[in-house]
Amino acid sequence: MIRIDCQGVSTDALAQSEQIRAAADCFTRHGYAILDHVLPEDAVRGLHDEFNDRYKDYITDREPEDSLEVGDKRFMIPLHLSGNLGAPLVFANPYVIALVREVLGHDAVLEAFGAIISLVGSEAQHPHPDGPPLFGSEISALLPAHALTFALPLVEMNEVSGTTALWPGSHRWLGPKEDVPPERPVIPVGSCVLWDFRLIHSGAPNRSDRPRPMVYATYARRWYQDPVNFIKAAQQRLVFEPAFFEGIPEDMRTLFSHVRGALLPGEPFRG
Ligand SMILES: O=C(O)CCC(=O)C(=O)O
Repeated sequence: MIRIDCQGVSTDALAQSEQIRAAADCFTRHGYAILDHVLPEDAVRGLHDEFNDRYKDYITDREPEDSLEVGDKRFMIPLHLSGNLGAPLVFANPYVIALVREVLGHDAVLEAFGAIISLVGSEAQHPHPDGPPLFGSEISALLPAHALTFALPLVEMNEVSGTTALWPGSHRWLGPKEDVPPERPVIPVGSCVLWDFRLIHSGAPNRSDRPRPMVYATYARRWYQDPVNFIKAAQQRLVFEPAFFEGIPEDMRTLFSHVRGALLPGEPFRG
């Protein structure tokens, strides 16, 4: 599989960098991009500790009100945009945002932010895209991406802990193809993977002796809202306190342009 190493790549003028161009090309053609070294390993280990501490009540085989079971022993949970888990380096990582803006346009938004946890003994997830085709599959397959998923594993994703199996090119398929085997990329700590919302993928079984959490974010064109993964009233796409918004770097504020109208002075945002 194609991988792009971001180690030592200056964050100035990233859009013009060879790495982001190659990542955008891979994403457009194959429907995924793997970016290595987007965060220091130690920082991700710190995020893992923070996750285990702040979200311990979610590391259990039951579906809390604000979460969604997305497979056997696999849950999607909201993450509050605070602490290091909610820092710009995570939800607006410079390498990731450079790629997001290349493929979704400069006004792309952060549509949802949370974690997917696959518990010990979780089974393979059913292969699926993250959203339905936009206007019927024939047209959808020809279009540029309208949304994508960013996954930052907090423990290495590999054959034992399970990875996200990907079917490269499936964002352009006109229907299911039963006999095509997936790719199963190893994603080390500090690396991330992004896939087109149309790409067929599936969380692999966790055969390790510890849960395998990943931070995820949905980035989308400003007009798009994920229509399938938020089906319960208590689920929230974005959760943050008023002070959070004031701390966002100026050039990242457009990530929240779709919710700005709903912000009430001094009130937390839950939406
Ligand atoms: O657990 C994983 O590796 C992926 C989960 C996923 O892609 C999903 O729930 O849509």
